[in-house]
Amino acid sequence: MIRFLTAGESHGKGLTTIVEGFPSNIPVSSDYINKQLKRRQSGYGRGLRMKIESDTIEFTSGVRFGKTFGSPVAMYIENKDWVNWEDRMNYEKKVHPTEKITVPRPGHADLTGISKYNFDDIRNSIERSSARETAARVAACSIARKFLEEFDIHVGSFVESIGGIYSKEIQPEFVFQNKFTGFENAQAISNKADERSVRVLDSKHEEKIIRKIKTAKKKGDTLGGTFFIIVTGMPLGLGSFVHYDTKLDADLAHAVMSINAVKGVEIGTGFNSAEIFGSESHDEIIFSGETITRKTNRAGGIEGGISTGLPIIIRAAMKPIATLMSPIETVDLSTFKSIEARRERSDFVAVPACSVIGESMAAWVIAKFFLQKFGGDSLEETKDNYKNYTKKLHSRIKKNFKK
Ligand code: EPS
Repeated sequence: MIRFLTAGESHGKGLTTIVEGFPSNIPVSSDYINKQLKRRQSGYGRGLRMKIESDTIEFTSGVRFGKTFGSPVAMYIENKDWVNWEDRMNYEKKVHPTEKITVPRPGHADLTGISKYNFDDIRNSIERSSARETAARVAACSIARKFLEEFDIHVGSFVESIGGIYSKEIQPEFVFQNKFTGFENAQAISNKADERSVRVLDSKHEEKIIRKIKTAKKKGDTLGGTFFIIVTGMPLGLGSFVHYDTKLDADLAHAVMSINAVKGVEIGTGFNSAEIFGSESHDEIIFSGETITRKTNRAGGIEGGISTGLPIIIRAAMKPIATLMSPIETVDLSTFKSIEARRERSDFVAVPACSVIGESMAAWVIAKFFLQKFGGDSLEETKDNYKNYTKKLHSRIKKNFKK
């Protein structure tokens, strides 16, 4: 069973993560993880904080000469901004009189946080609820991503829309009909998206979105959007229908929904499948080559909570960032009078970053289910288990159903 924890505040000294349960001998490097962290920091529409930080990890446990031990892997990411916050975020005591934040931003964790934890300063809510924590997640999940690559399983993503601007070129058929023409795997799709500043797949679309973001910035407003996460190279048989908590789709939805500001997750055609006939919704089964497969992939690679072997397709919606430079109405908790919400340094759009975090969380879940089924103590043992299963899969079906 793999698990990870993260620790750290947005303006504390840094972020820590501990990753546990992976087999030994997985090749890992800080370069590989830092590349993922850089992708998370990118995207047109991010705020000034990303100009301060250049997120990189330092291993402090679990790795020797570039390979995992099988023991907990610990990583640390420094917050470069800490030097500007040492007083306000001092771990021991108040160094100077510090401004108390009393004006909650609608849509943020400000009000729910202070109410639940009995804080007298909204800063205490802001710090841990900040999406800064997702840097530690991306670091942790990079171990999962690297592990999956050993089995030719790749996780990628692209942004579908920002502020309601969709592409004319890239229609949903691209994913649901499995028309990944020109792309070798999900990684190649991601590489293409990484070439564009908002992680979309065509340049006209990018231009339109940038125009919309510029309008939002001018108005002091923010935007959300939608993105696809795709996993290719999937084996058939991850997950199960036996219990609510063994279903692969349920766990993926949970993981993606757990990302800050994500408000919707679909697997396959999701909400659209509620509007069409069954005959238009399901994927016809065919015999092709030596295997049984599907004509289309509207199910998003999962049937009955079990992976079908086709690519996993997840679509998610991120709401606009809650901090507005032209703020909406709220209540000052020190006066109980109506007031404009507090302005904080923030991003205008973080959908491209969110798509990278989505990839990371999906990689984590797939690795978790993969290890539940094939896990050994070393990478080599896990590879043997995997080979043994996949080699015999179709011959078993043939044998079992032979008349
Ligand atoms: C973020 C760091 C934060 C924000 C953003 C994401 O830095 P700061 O609050 O110092 O500007 O840029 O966080 C939010 C949008 C949020 O609501 O918390 C990061 O590292 O991703």
